[in-house]
Amino acid sequence: MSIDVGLEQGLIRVTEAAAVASAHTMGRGARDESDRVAVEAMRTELDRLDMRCRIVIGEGERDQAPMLYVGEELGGGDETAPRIDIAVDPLEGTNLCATGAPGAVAVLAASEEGGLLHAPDIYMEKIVVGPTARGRVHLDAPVAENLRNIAEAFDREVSDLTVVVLERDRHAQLIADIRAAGARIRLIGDGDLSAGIAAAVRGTGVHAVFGIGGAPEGVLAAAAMRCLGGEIQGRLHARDAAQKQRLVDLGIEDPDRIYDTRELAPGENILFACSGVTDGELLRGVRFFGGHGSRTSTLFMSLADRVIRFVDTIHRPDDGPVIFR
Ligand code: VTB
Repeated sequence: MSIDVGLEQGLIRVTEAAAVASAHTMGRGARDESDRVAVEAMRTELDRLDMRCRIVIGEGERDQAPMLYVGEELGGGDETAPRIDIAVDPLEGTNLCATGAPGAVAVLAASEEGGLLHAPDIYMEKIVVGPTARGRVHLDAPVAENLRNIAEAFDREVSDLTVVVLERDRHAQLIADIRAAGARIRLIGDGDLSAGIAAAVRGTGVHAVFGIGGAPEGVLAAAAMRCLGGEIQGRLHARDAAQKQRLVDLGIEDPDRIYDTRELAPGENILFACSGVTDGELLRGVRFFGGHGSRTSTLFMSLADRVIRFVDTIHRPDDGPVIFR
C-alpha cells in the first residue's frame, strides 16, 4: 500500500468526522451517546474510502456491536481496490468527552493486511515510552529500575519524571511503587492512548505511561509508536475464566507473553490518524463557530512515508461566511 493522497485525506476525514460528531455532545454526561455518534460518523466516512477495509479492532465482536465490529468490511472499492486492515477507537475517552475533560480523541490506524494484531477486547498491562527511552524499559523489571533507566535516558533525576497512570484501584501498588521511587505522577480518569502518544513527543511533559488499560488501545498505541519511534510493551491480562478461555480460543498459548511494539503492530505501511475531541497535550479539541463551521486538529502519520503531520482544518458550512479563528 503506497500512500496515496486520496487515502491520506480520506483517513483524516474519518477521524475529523468522528471528532466533530462527538464534540457536539461534550459535557452532556451521556457517554453512550457520545460514543454512538462518533461510531456512526466514523463508519460513514470509512465506507466512502475507495478501498476495501476490514475492521480488525473495533467496537466489539459482531454479536455485541452493530457497527464497526471486528470483521466488518467497509469501503467503496471494487474487487481491484487495495485491501487494508483498520483499527479504530472512534472515541477514546468517552467519559472525558461526557464531562468535557481534556484528552478525548478519535483514533484510527490502518495497515496492509495482517499489519495490526487482532487483540481481544480485554485488559493489557502496558508500559509506553518515547524514542528517548526506547529500549530502556522492561515490563518485568521493577518500577524503580525502569524509572532510573528512563531518567538516565533523559539525562535527569527520577524526581524530574512525570509518569501517567490511569486512576484505578488496580493501580494502587503501581502508584505506591512510583511514589516510592520518587517520580511525579499524573493520574488520569481515562485515555491512556493519548497519554502514550504524548509520552513519545518531547515537550509534552509526559515521560512514560504505566498500567493496565484496554488491549485494543494497546495496538493503536503500538501503531503510533511505530510512526513516532517510541516503544510499547504489553501483556494481555485476562480477568476471569471466560477471558482466559477467549485467549485459548484465539490460539494464544502463553498468557504471560510480552508483546513488543512490532508484535502489536507489525505492518510496514502503517498509517495513523488521531483528531482531538476535547483539548489535549498535542491536539486541540473541536471548536464550533455557531452556524459558521468548525475547526479540527489532527495528527496524521505514515510510517512508510516517514511523515508526522499536524493538520488544522476549518470545515466550512454549506453557505454563509467563513470565519477564521
Ligand atoms: C479505560 C480508558 C482507557 O482502557 O480505562 C479502559 O480510560 C479500561 O479501563 O483509555 P477501565 O475498565 O478501568 O475503565 C482504555 O480505554 C484504553 O486503554
